[in-house]
Amino acid sequence: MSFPKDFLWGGAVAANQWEGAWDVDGRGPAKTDVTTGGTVNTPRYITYIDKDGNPGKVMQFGKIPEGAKFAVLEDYHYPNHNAVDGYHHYKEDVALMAEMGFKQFRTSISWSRLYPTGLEKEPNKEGVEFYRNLFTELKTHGIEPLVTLWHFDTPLYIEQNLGDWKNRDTIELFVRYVTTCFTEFKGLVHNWLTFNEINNTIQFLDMMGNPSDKDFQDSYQHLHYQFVASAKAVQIGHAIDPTNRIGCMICGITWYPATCDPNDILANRHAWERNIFYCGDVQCKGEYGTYAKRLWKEHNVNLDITEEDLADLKRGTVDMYTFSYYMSQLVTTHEVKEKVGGNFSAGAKNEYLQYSDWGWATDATGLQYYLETIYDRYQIPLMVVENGLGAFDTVEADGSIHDDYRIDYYRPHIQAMSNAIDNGVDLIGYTTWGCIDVVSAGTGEMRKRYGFIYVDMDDEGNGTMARSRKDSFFWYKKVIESNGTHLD
Ligand code: P53
Repeated sequence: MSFPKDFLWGGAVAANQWEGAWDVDGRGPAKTDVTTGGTVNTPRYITYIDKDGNPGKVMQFGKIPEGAKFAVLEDYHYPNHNAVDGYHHYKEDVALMAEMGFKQFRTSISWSRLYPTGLEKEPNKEGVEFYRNLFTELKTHGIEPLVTLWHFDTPLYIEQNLGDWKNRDTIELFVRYVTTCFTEFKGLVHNWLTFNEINNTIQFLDMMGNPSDKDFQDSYQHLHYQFVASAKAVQIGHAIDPTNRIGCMICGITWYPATCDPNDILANRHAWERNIFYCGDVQCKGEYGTYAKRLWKEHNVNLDITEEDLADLKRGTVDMYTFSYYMSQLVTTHEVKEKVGGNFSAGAKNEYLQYSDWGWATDATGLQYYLETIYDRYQIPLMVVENGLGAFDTVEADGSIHDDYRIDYYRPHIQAMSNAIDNGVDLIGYTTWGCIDVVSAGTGEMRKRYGFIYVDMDDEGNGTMARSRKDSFFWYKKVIESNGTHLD
């Protein structure tokens, strides 16, 4: 069968969802540290103190009022503070991954662990030390690190005082931070991703309900600065070590028209342009797509783009295209009877698909469709760097966890990758999301679990943090051992 012999099997987490230790060894806070826990029906909140000294909260991804300051408040639970304490359990976690036969482990570097406010001239030594130890531990076990430089966690100081990515000055601070990463971890890390799910900023506009032209302006500007920052990071990474392979990371959703009404077909094409190609084209081809002008014009967007920016975008194209894939979505111009959401997208319900307890559609064929579409467009190596099922797990009296539903999710997705490879797609790696249970990004829950490795920890932060193997652990081990041929 199809998988190349050096295929990079593995799993993925992100610093803020795995490490915890939010204020340990000099780390500064990030926005995830002022974000409360939520559920599938209740949002996560960002907490603050307003200009008159009163505590308050806004929905995750919302804006805090003028003059307010982000704050950790009593009476709220902030699940990312301790997460699953990967910071202190990394040796044990890496050993379990090695037992499954991982070839690759994806995690992110927490910017505020290296630069607590983002403004320091020199990095925090203890932060550098932690990542050096982690990457060395992985190497010792024959596991390649795949490192995301930004996973939604700009230092809170930058967010509060500079306006995050709405400010061009953030680019230079990011450049300082990534230069440290490429320099300090040279030889230990060869595979890098710049911005996690960079297109979330566009998807988020759709989720806002009624975005104003100002919202569009802000979002597209924010993205432009991230594109420039990403392109600079690629150039710096290559200059420091020419063997570095640096990728973009897109939230991959396969969009389908809900009907064969030509208006739906056209709307679907536009959904691909706006949600998927807009970012991929800039990062892989080094220039905005032909449709970008239309998107800007629709909302009177006027971007601050310099000649130097355009030259940077051209010079800083990525070496590989990586993406997360959880589901597909339907687009329609007709009235929608039953709406479904998930992973920053919403659309009509697809009667051919099954939905998870969190309302995410399972669609393995959509993964094959995505792989073939994207490879044909860019013809550079691809990696699926997130894929998986968030589900409730039950621990039996003897400690075992029978998560056959998770295996049933993975099997057809691995088959879909294999089909795409047979059809000529250059797919080089696969890291399942949350290979060890972590805090959910969308809901802040622990009970929305993705792992092969279970962590004894609940939504309120109670638990021993003990790790154990689910049935899927043994299954995935066989998948890797057989290089994707043993899927039963
Ligand atoms: P969860 C929400 C917010 C940010 C990123 O998602 C997201 C999502 C998904 O709703 O997408 C990615 O934990 C992300 C991961 C995240 C994963 O999807 O809400 O890159 O950080 O954990 C799964 O189930």
